[in-house]
Amino acid sequence: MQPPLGISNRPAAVFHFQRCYGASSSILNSFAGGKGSVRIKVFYHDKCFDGACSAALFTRFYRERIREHAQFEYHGLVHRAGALFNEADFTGDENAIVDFKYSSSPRITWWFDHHQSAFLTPEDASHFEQEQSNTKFYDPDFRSCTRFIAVTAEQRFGFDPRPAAEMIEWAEIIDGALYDGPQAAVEVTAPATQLTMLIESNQDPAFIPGLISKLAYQPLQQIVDEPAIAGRLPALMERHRRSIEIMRERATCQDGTIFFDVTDHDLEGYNKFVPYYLHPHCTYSVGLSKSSFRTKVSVGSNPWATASYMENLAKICERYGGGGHARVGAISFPPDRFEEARQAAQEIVAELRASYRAHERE
Ligand SMILES: [Mn+2]
Repeated sequence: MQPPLGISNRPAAVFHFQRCYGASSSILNSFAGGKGSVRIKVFYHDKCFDGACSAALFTRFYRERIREHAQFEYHGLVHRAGALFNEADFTGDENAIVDFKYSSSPRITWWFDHHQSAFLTPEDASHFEQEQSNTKFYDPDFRSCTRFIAVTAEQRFGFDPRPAAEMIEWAEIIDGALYDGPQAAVEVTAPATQLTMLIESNQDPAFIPGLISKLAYQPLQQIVDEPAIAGRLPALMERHRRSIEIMRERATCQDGTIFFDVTDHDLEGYNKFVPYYLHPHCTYSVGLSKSSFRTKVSVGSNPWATASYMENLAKICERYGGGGHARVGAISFPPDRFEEARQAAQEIVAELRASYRAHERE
């Protein structure tokens, strides 16, 4: 039998910022009374499978353990140069951020993230550390934010994540790059990898919110088989195959580090494992790509590399105003500051190649 709001007494070993959770009944109190009129706005990491799954699982958890009758609205957030949040968008009765950076806005009532670069400023980090709400959670040791939400909601709020197990498992595989090899990551045959391709290359603002409403409730194969979704796949597969050929021409590997510049092509949302599929023995990859709103420097590492030493890529990206995880990060520059982006990419390539040479010699 679960307690009403599942306030568990289990040790909070996984939470780096442990607090007293005994006050969680205030959540129930603050939501007591009223039905149907509460609007929950969920801000999620846009164009990201884990971001969409996080929003979906948060929704299911909220409906089952916090408030059954609530209206959900979804708003994607992307890393860009300049302000990431627009305070005026936080219009829900509750506003949740999942799989994305922390906001100290008092209008944000829920937060779940697992990115190493979760705080824009030291002030944001200390704001979070002093946070007393018991509805904001951070743990960079989780591979996916979806699983982080599953575990936290189960331990803290008595949520049962098992009906969404397939989605949670795939969020782990995709965000944690747990494929068997680059071939498996690039072939795009499993429904979750097809959904990832759809999500990462999406330009239709209504598409991901529509998907989020299904993700935590239906088998992934059933979602992919819907005509409105299945119909989008052939053109995307063709684009994916073309992107592999462009990358094959552009990507060069030297001293364990791949570099490619595809800013003259529309490749926003390319499969980030293609560089390692083409150069399986390389450790790092640095790519330059362009879209309407940013020039992006992507800094990644080969999940199947056997190198004994790896640079922390989030730390490198943070030096240039970007961030991410230890094994994969990125920096976004405004579209008109392409030269700066190129300069940063070249410096990072040089740094990673030097590091690789230094550690290979040992
Ligand atoms: Mn994530």
